[in-house]
Parts: sequence; C-alpha cells; structure tokens
Amino acid sequence: MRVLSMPFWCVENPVGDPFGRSILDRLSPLEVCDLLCAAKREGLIELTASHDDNLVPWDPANPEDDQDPASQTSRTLQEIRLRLQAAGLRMAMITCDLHGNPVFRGGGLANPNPGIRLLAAQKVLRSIRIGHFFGAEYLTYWVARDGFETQFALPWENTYRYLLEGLNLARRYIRDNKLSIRKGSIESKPNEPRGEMLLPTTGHALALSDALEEPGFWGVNPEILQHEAMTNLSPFVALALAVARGKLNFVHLGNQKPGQFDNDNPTMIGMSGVKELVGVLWMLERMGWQGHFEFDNHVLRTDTAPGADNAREIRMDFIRLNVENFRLAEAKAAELSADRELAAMQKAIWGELPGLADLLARGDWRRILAERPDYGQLNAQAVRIARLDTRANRLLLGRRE
Ligand code: XLS
Ligand code: MG
Repeated sequence: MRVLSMPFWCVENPVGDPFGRSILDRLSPLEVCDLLCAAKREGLIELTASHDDNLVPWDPANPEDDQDPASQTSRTLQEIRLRLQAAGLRMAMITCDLHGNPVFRGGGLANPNPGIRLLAAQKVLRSIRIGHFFGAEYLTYWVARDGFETQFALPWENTYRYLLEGLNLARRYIRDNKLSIRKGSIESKPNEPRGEMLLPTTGHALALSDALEEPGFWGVNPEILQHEAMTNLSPFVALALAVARGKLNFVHLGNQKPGQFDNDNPTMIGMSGVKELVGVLWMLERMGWQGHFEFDNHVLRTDTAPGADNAREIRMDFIRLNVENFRLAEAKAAELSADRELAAMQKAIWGELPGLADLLARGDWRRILAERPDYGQLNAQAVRIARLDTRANRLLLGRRE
C-alpha cells in the first residue's frame, strides 16, 4: 500500500471561490494540526506537508523571526512539532507560499522587480529553515504567480535566468547549512492564478530542472489529474517521463474535468477520473516507482456548512473520503496487474521477441542492419487494443468472467 500525505493547506481550506465567500469556519494552524494528527492515529495518513504561511505568518520586516527562540513564530512551530511528534506524523515537504501575499502579485522568484525577488528569496530561505526544523525531505517550488497576462510585461531575456537564480540559491542554502531537505521538487501548472505560468507542464519543469546547478537534486511532483488535464494533457506521459528521468519525487493527487479550471476535487470525485487513476497506479507499479502520493485538493463547496462542529467533522470526512477513494483505486490497479487474461492480451500486442529486443537495446547498428524481420507476418496482426480495454473495463466494473 502506498504511503499517503495530507497537507495542512488542503485541510485548512474553507473553500471560498471567486463567486462566493468561504462557508467552513476557519481553523488555526494548531487546530489543523490536531485534525491531521487524528487522521494519522486513525491510520489514514503517514505524512503531511505545508506552506510556511499555513503554519506561521510572515513579516517581511522580520524575515528571520524563526531564528529567535523567544518569537511567537518559534513558539508556534515548537508546539506544532510537539503535536506532530506525539502522533508520529512526519512533515515530508515544505513549500514557500509566494501566491497569497499581495506583494507577489506580479511574481515571486521570477518577478521582474529585483526588490520583490529579494523578498521572495528571503521568504524561501525562511521556509527552508522551517522545513528543516520539522525534518522535511522535500522543498517544493510551485510556479504560482511566476507568469504573465500580456507578453510585453516580462523581460524575456532574463525571466528564466531569474528563476534559475532563485532555485540555485535555495539549493546552495540547503547544502551550505547541511539542512534536512534532500530533494527539490518543481510543480508545474498551465494557468491560475496567472493567465499564463512560466512552467505550464511537467515537461517544462523537467527541462528547467536539468539547467540548474545540481540537476540531480531537482525533480518534479506533477499534480494529477488536475494540472496537466487543465490543458487536456494526459497524466500518463507526465508521470512516465518523470520516472524515466529518475525525477518523480512524489505525486500530487486530486480530480479534474479535463479542460476546465483547477477543479481540485477530492480523489475520484467527479464525472471522470476512475479509469485514469487506476491506470496511473497500475503504470507506476509497473515502472517500479516506490514514492508516495500527496493529496492536493479540497472539500467540495456543496459539502460544507458553517459551525464549529462542521468545521472539524467535514474536514475529517474529507480526509477519509480521499483515502477511501485512493485505496479503492489502488486495489483495482493491483487486480489489473494480477489478471492473467489482461497480461496475455498485452503480450499479444507487445510481442514476444526477447532476442530482438536485446539486439535493439544494445544499439549495434551493424547487427541491426543485418536482421531481416518478417514484415508480412508483423503487418498481418491486428493490434487488439479495444479487446484489451474491454477486459480492463470488465475488471473495473466488477465482471470477472
Ligand atoms: C496549486 C498547487 C499548490 C502547490 C503547493 O494549484 O497545487 O497547492 O501544490 O504550493
Ligand atoms: Mg499541487
């Protein structure tokens, strides 16, 4: 069974939208922490994650308040850490919120204004220290407000250099100070909150990661089924390429109607997504990827109601539903992996010519040129994909015969 993470921001979200205010009562960071600890005690999750701002407020005039043990910031962080430790819940990832504070409305690490880039850099370094305080392994950079609405607003000749400088700085700070974070993670998104964002797809994030000072430190955490599907791309290519490059750190998970705004529906809640998620889990298992899934979604706004009891119960229910849906998909993926009939159908399509596969893998062009494959026989076989997919559908819908 996969290790699961539920972040602070998903549970905290009181679910307002651009057309209406929040309905759920707000909870303090300590109250969110207590819900997450209860979820750990129930055996639902193993890990959590947070933005800096979900834990403690940021004061730009005092960017090192976390270093002062007497500050309110330090006291709150201490208390959260004590509660997490008592529950055995690990903070796996920290990410710097560069989207909420209005000063970052024109961008964070890639903001064209150096004064704002400096504020962003100081905030990222403080987030890294906070992550280290909790023993976090991952630092996530989500592209957030690094983007544009009009093409003439950005100094394009410098824009990606700014991003590289910001991320290189983060890596150097972690290395020089021997902090707990062992991997940087880049999360792409095509739009929202900006009209266009600088890293719209996982492919863009992977390409950028290779241009950083220490490419091996950096990987990605695609958000499926949301971020790629917002522009009708498939989660399969995003994840498979990331695994093939050895750069899939973890997966962000929710549900999405393809082509829409960032739905952030809970896992498998919505009109589609069941077959996709089962397929993703089947594929990642096949590829031997061992990492964890982190929910990144929120309560459906319809499913909220005001009041203190609702504020806790609805959020707990939200965690339980995410986990239940994930485990359903996971069990189904295992069933598909174990199905002999499906495996036989795949074999018929994938071919059984290990000698030739080895020959191609070795890449010796002389031997490749010397072969004479049987074109007639190869071309005479129908590629029976629809039959194979029907078998998968039968398994998905519970008809085993
Ligand atoms: C928003 C992102 C965000 C990141 C963390 O769309 O998914 O929640 O995962 O900053
Ligand atoms: Mg995300």
